[in-house]
Amino acid sequence: TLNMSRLTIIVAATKSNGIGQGSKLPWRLPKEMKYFAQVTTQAPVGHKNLVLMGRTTWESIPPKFRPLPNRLNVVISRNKQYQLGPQNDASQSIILADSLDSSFVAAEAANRIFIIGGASLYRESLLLPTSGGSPFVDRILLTRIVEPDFQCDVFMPDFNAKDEWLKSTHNELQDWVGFTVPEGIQEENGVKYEFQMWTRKA
Ligand code: FOL
Repeated sequence: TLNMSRLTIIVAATKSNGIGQGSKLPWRLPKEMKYFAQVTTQAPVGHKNLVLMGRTTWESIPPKFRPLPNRLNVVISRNKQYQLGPQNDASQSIILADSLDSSFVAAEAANRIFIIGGASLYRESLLLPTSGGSPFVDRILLTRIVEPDFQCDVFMPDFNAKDEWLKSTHNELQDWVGFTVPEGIQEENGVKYEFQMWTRKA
């Protein structure tokens, strides 16, 4: 129960909730990626955050960047024989888990837990019961890609379809991540986006 309500989704998505195209990110946004790295890495001295990802997301990360350094990496695949493939030097900090549920055991030891994708893990984690003493997603760090509406073939769920989520203020976002975040619409490589935080109501 230590991990109750400690799951945070981090995602960049278009207005149509597009997150991927052809097994990769549809855009190249170095500053946005730096934000992802900073948010998911920042932890109190002597502690590490954990990044939880599905097998296809693991495969989409360039081998030289995986496992994501200075974070505990958990890759979820139903296939217990799955081979993690080429990776960098930090390869001691990966765990292969066969379900979202069994990954929560490893998660006990971590500081913050981030669900970094992809679509099926976002979907499954958003459906976790919010009562009963198990971890559930109570926060979404959404980078909303406002323009253009990139063509995508992978989508995250429309998390706020039932109006269960509340958009935080920019100050609340900065307080939670622990560093200064640019406010309002950002532009990089002709792409417009905004850093947002949403929390579950009540
Ligand atoms: N969330 C947000 N906000 N933006 C994203 O791009 C994003 N991407 C994923 C999940 N949530 C996201 C999944 N895809 C790397 C590559 C792909 C990826 C996630 C991470 C990656 O290489 N990360 C390095 C940064 C390297 C760099 O600085 O360019 C890392 O150390 O985190």
